[in-house]
Amino acid sequence: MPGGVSSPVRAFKSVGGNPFFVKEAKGAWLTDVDGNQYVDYIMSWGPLILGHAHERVVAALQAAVAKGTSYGIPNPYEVELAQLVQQLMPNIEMVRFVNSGTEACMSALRLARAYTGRDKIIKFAGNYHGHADMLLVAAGSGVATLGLPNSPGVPESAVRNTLTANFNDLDSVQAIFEQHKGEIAGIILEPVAGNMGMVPPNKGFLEGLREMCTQHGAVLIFDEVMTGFRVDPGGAQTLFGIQPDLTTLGKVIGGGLPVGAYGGKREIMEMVAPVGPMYQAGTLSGNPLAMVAGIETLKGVASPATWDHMATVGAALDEGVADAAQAAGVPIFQQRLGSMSGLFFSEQPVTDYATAKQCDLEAFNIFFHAMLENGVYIAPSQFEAAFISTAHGKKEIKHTVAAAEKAFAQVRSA
Ligand code: KE4
Repeated sequence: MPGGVSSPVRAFKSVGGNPFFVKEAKGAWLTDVDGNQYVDYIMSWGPLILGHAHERVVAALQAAVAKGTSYGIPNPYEVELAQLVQQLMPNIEMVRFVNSGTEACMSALRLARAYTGRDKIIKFAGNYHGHADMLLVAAGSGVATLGLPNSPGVPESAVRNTLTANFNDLDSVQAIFEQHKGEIAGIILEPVAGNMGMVPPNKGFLEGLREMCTQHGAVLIFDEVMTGFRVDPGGAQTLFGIQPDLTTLGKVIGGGLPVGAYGGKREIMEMVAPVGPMYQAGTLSGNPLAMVAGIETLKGVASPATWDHMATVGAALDEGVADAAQAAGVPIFQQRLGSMSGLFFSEQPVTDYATAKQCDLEAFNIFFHAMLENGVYIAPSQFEAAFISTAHGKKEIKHTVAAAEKAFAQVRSA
């Protein structure tokens, strides 16, 4: 297994050292194969908003697995999950389930191209939408420059039509539309960036993108694989009141099982086979186990008590961490939206990829390892977000703040 991992970010490359191997998990806690325990703020990179092995999710899976693990046939579970998605994100008139966020984003971009008959797409430096070839493009040196691959194995032809703009910079998007009039099929973005650390949209940014897409007949795609049901029960589109044409989903809608989805305006979605000519398919799409895990998880998302809990726990956690940093004299920049948060080792606000990259990565790495030594697992990269769940409570906050006091002291004395 390359690097001993099934996904690169797990290998601790940017923070150094080797990852632990997990034996089991319950609620907010992980236990590694040596018996060490950690409070988990990654929660499998977002999906486990109800915590690990939630009793309702486990019970639903146990009941479903006895009736078969995969059908490859339409089943009521798919319909129920689709209805729950639509209940929480009414802007999604039709939805197609796939098996990962990558598949969801790849398919949504193919659909934007099919619907408009245009080839070019716009993404933002620092946004990540999975590993499909067309999205593995180097952050544009000049905003309107044609895409260049940022990974071996991606042919220049695959990214030539991918243009890169700057997050929270409407002028950089306008420049591309002016340079490529009538050629832009769509814009894809994380409406709250989570892959450069957490960076919310500036006031007016999402509105500006909505107007530009409407004006130029381009498809606006919100990649809510991470923000969906995390920043708000209805995702960023509900929190900020902006209606994208298409939305991509993943993570939370599978409750820890492999799921992705794309959906949105009926007029666009009816381009998708077998109704329309745009082809997209998947053997395990809509499989009963992923569907029931998603159903139980979204039922938890739909409960107002969940969001009261996130507000209470989130505020107490952030206050404790801020006090610990201040006591140690370590400058940090923290932000929170619902159950998702960001912590930067930066004296200035972080508003885009350029300012995110100016963070003190050395301080972050010391902090990461000190937290791990004190039983707290945060993402092994400054450019990730943190997640709480309904299983995080007073005990976890107390444990985390105590660890943070020690960790900030180590950063200070380094
Ligand atoms: P997956 O193909 O990994 O299910 O989803 C890709 C994806 C799409 N869009 C957004 C906004 C995402 O954050 C992701 C995946 N997120 C990363 C962590 N930032 C997953 C962790 C990993 O790559 O191992």
